[in-house]
Amino acid sequence: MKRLKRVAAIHDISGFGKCSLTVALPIISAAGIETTVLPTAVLSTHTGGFTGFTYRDLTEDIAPITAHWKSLAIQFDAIYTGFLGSFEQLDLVTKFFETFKTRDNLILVDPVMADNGELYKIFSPEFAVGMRALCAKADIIVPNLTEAALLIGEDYNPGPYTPEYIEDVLKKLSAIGPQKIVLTGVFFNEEDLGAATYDAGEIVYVFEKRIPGYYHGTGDVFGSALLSALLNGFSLDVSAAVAVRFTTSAIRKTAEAGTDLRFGVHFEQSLPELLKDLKLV
Ligand code: PXL
Repeated sequence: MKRLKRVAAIHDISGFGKCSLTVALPIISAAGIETTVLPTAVLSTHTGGFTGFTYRDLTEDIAPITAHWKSLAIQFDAIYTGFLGSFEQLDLVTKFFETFKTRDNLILVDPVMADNGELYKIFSPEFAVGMRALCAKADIIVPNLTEAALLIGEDYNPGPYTPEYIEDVLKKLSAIGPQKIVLTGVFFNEEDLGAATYDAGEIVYVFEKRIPGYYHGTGDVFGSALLSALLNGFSLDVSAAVAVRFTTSAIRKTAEAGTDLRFGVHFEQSLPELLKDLKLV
C-alpha cells in the first residue's frame, strides 16, 4: 500500500471570497496531495471589506475532531494552520500538534492575524502574543511584514525595505523557534514584490513584477502553493519562487478581469502553470 501524502489544513471556511480552506483545499489537492480539513469557523464571507458576514465559531469541535482522528491513527505529512477562530484555538491547535507531530512531518504555521499595518478587527493584541507561542512550535512560519512586526514586538514598517532590515526581522523571527521562515510582502523598490526565505541563517529573495492593488486571499494562495511545492520535494527557496510565481499569475488574471478585489484572485486559471512548475504535468 502506498498512500498519498496527506495534509491537515486548519483554517476557517469563508463561503464566498476565496481564502483559507476554499483555496487551500483545491490548490493542495491539485498538487496531488490529500487534504484533510479541520474548519476553525464558518463564515458567509471573509472579514476583509465585507460587512454583515455570519460567523460560526467551531472552537468546541476541535478537540473531538482531534480525538476522532487520533482514534483512527491518521498520519499527516504536514499540518498547515491559518486563520484561527478564537483565542482558545491557539491552545487546541498546540494540542493537535502534540497529537500528530512525528519526526518527519512538517508543521507550517501561517500566523494569519494582520495585514497592511493593522491587526484584523476580530483579534485582540493578546492574540498576537498567543500566535507567537504557536509559531514557536512550527517548523516553518509564513508571516507577512505586518504579522512579523507583531511577532517580534516592533512597530510596522510600510517599506520599501532594505536587505539589512529584512535580515534583522528574519533573525528575530527565527529566535522565536521555527527553523525556516518565508516572509511575504518584501520589496526594495516599487517595481518588484516577493518573499524572503530563511533557512539555517541563509537568506534567499524571490521577486516578480508588482501588480498594483490589494488583492484579498493572496496569503492563503501563497501558503498553499508553498506547501504543495515543499511536499512535492522542492527546496524552500524553489518552493517560495513557485509560490510567488503562482500568486502573481493569479493576481495578473484577476487584474485583467477587473473583478472586485474583495472577491479573491483567479487562482483557478493559474493551476495549470502551478502543476507545470511542480513538474506534475
Ligand atoms: O486570508 C486571510 C483570512 C482568512 N479568513 C478570514 C479572513 C481573512 C482575512 O481577512 O477574514 C475569515
